[in-house]
Amino acid sequence: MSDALIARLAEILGPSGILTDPADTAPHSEDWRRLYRGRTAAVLRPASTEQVSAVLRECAAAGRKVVPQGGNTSMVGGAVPDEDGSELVLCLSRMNRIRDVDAIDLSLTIEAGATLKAAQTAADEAGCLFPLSIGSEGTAQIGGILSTNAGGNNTVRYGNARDLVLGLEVVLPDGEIWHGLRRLRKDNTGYCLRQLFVGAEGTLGIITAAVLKLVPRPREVEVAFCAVPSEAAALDLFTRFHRHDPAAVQAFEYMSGLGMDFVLKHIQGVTLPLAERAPHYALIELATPRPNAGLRDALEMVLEGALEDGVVIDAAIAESAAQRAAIWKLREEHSESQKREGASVKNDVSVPVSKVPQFIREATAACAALMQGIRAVPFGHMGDGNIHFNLQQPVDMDGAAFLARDHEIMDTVCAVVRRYGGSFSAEHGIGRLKPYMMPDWRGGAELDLMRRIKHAIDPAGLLNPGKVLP
Ligand code: 2HG
Ligand code: ZN
Repeated sequence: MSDALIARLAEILGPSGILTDPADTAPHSEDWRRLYRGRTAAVLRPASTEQVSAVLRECAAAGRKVVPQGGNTSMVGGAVPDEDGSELVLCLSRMNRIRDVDAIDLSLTIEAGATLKAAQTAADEAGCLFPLSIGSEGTAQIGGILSTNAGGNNTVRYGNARDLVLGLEVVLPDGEIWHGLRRLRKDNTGYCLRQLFVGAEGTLGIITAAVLKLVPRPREVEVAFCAVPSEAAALDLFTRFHRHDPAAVQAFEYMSGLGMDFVLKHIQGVTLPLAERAPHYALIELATPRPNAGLRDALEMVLEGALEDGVVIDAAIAESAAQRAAIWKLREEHSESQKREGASVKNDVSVPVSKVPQFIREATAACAALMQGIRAVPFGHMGDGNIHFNLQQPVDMDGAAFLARDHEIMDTVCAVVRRYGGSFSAEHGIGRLKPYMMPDWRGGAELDLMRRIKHAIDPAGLLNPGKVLP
């Protein structure tokens, strides 16, 4: 790293805009899962779009590679610098202003470094809802949410991040700014450029601000937590709710008995709201902006039918916002509790919704055949067909030895995914973990087109190298 470039960047950013002490840069060099520990000479912390532009201009001139970073909550190492220390990290967290909220346009203009939680709060204060919700929403930032096309708990109703963006402001690898912060519902003017940057994981440009779509705030919200006898029963329950009123199903989450055991074992202050533990669980959230919709009656009616038919073993309905939050905590602590239980290999996969039960059963059997004592912990967004088919190390196995077999485990699960026409990465993206799978899954014209797009926008390969494309 040339001192001259760092000195020039420090001049542009000012003393609070650059970190160079290894103690300060270390947290930006490692991912949440601790799969990758990189190094960087500097973490750049611009406070404005103009500063991002000036920084990228200087880095391009010097041929220096840049890794954009938001809340650094990636599950696939999407925001970490390389081990050789040559890449600079560009962290957006100082760009966290709400630029505009409009309850009539149902739009929120927000900077990339604002957390998802801040976006939700701003929407709520305007009497609206920003409907994207994920476990890491207090830390994850809008730039990362959009760059990874995050999904989460409410995709079943509102779609992914991609479906919730009207406009973008993006700094291109050469420092040019694209001012695309339009809030129009109709704008049919050539290629849809914003969708190129959504899901590109910072390999094409750096998103600095966005116009997000809001929806009316729900007037009624109901949450139920159910014990169910099988994966198939969980799907049956989803179908019952969906048939009854598809517009009211805001989330439908599946959890395995073992996953819940880990949450109850490792997370302080959680309790199961049911008399007994069960082999499988489902969490249902219904919500509607309609006045006097009678959501509670609908919830009870569907649950009673399911109880009578043996589709549900037991159920608890939240009576307050605090109880709703307590139930959601049982779901949202799955990642943290698995981290505490030891080494785990994640498979963020999707299959057609109707195939989820077979997929879970067959993938569990395939993993058991591969490794004695391996523990499958499937959970997640059943209503989207997106299951986190995570594998926990055998109790008596060394964690590093288990992780050394990660590709073998992932490939075993993905062979089942492929039989059902699914995807090897449903919502977490590709990052550094999965580029090796791209030729096999997206090879031919698809990968070729992606490479041509990358080359056209970032010919020198300066942005987020080693991510997405093999
Ligand atoms: C979730 O749904 C996240 O909680 C994380 O996507 C999933 O830890 C995981 O595998
Ligand atoms: Zn998820």
